[in-house]
Amino acid sequence: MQWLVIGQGAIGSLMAINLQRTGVKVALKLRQPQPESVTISLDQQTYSFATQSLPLTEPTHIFAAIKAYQVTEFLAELKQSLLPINSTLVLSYNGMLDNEQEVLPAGALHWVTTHGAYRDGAAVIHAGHGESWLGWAQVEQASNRRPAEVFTALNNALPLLNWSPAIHQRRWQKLAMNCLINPFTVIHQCRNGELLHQQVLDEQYALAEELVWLAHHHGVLLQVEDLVQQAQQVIHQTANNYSSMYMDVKHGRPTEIDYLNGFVARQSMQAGHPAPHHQALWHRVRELSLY
Ligand code: KPL
Repeated sequence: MQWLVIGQGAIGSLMAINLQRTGVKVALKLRQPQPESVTISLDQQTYSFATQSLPLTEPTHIFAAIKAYQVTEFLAELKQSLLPINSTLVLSYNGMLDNEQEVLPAGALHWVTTHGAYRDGAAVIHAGHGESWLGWAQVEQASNRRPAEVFTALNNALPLLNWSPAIHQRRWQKLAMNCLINPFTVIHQCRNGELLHQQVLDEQYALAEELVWLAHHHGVLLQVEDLVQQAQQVIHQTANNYSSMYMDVKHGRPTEIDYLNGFVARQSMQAGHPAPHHQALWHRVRELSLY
């Protein structure tokens, strides 16, 4: 089975290279215009990929590592191009959309990761090793039925991968990691690890408390202490990494803040339980970015 990787950011590039290294056939879908091939390097080695556009003619495993603000448009494009039968869609993005359960297609999988990587021109730097989780995107579909081929390929490419019958829970935890780490790397203009020397712990507790309330409101049970500990652990594991939000601001791209702290602030406000700490970070990062 061939793979198509969508999104040539750090995580998409890292996965494309690692899948190719395991011997599977990998093509990349680029934004227009499409050259015939693309090279990306990792650890001083260069990897070459054929490019592919939609619609697809053969069954394909799609790994889409995209930005939250690209998800709706991408899913609409995919729907229009009708995937060949037996194709699989694996989605990976930071943050959450307000109307997720409406836009996510049946049969899509979520891949959630704490690996840290960033792009430096044509190179990808795998700056922090974490772990990942895979599970069915639609809550009602959540089950132990594991898509064996996809799971094995992704685990061989970028271990350690865990199967998660409750990926929803993992996504809330990852949302918390991104809300407790990424905005501070923008405010302090630093790598993840440098946050250990900034006074962010009290603020992280306040953010975690607000997020735990909202998660509970959505039927997901999280603990404040666990989230703060996990954020500290991710900061250690990815100490050398530049967060995705730091890189977005640095390169003048839109950030995912509306889908991270912005999501928490909006949803909490709608639920009648304001989240002032998320609200403040949302506005602060918006002020600091061009968008
Ligand atoms: O997901 C990340 C990101 O940068 O968006 C972490 C895990 C925080 C790694 O930097």
